[in-house]
Amino acid sequence: MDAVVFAVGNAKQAAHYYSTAFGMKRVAYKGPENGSRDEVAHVLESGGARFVFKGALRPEGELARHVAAHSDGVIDLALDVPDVEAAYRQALSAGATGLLEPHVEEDDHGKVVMAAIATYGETRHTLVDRSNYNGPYLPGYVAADPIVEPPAKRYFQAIDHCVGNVELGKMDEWVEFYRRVMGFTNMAEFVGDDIATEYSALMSKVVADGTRKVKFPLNEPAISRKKSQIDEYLEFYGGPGVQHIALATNDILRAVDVMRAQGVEFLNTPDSYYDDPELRERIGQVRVPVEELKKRRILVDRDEDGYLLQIFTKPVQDRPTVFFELIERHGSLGFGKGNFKALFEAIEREQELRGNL
Ligand code: TYF
Ligand code: FE
Repeated sequence: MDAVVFAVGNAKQAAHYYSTAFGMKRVAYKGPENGSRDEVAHVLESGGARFVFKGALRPEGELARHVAAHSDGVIDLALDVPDVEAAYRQALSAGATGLLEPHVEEDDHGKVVMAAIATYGETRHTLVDRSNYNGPYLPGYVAADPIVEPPAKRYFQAIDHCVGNVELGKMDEWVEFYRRVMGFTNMAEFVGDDIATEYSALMSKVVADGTRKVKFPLNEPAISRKKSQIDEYLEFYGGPGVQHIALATNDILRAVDVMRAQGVEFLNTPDSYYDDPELRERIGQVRVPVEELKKRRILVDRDEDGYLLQIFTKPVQDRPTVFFELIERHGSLGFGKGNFKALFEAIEREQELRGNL
């Protein structure tokens, strides 16, 4: 993943929130002070995870329209590719919609090759080759000081996966898109009809690149008794888009403690999840006592390869749309299948409080 790019109503305040609450470090900026007359952008990093927050300076233009339509959201899951030209041609010949032809941008720090293709909703994948570039982000950006002193130890160090919500009946088309256009393959973990009708109200499949560094789960609503959390998203976002970004951490206990102390809200998991005797049987030996997980409402799951710890934030903007996940993996390559029931019930409790169930 090269970057996750957000279009937001107020990039200055978003950059502040992700600096203080997520412990990210601002590294680059563009704005009217350095020749960007229509938009501002703040670039923040935490280890290998890079977020870009873009805001419109004027009422007209694409960014302002996007924010008016969707509120804050993800406009670009940018991917690092070795050969932009080849990747773009392959994508278009496999039926992708081109949004930006391959081209070179340069400044004193070198050259970047970029192109872009469309994916679900109004989301895009910019394809980037920055192997001949050593600037702080891209041409047009200048290095910028951190907004606050970054924490001595970062809270997370990479983007683990990025999840998209698509319309009813479209999940398989988008799985096929990633297979055909990007050469991605299906990962085993998915939520099928059986789970969907029982309690989840959604169906989900995961596609990943050959290295498994890039993982894109795709959700669609399922027809069930209740209104799907995916329908709630689609209604409030105004169409398909990025639902959650999972951040890989190597100390989820500390990450949750510091983020919570900074006001980040996490989903609540009932005591019964931890008190269930089958939990200890299911998870076996993990690195911390279950009591420590219970205190923080962290979920745990084990599969044949190992285990993982995970927790989900509530939506991070006014609308019930984008949220984050923290994930600490110990061998497991999964997504927490054993937690789906508890997780979807927690999401539905929030949905109910909002009057959307
Ligand atoms: O990425 C995943 O698959 C897990 C589980 O609406 C999940 O984080 C799946 C769907 C959803 C929320 C979480
Ligand atoms: Fe996830």
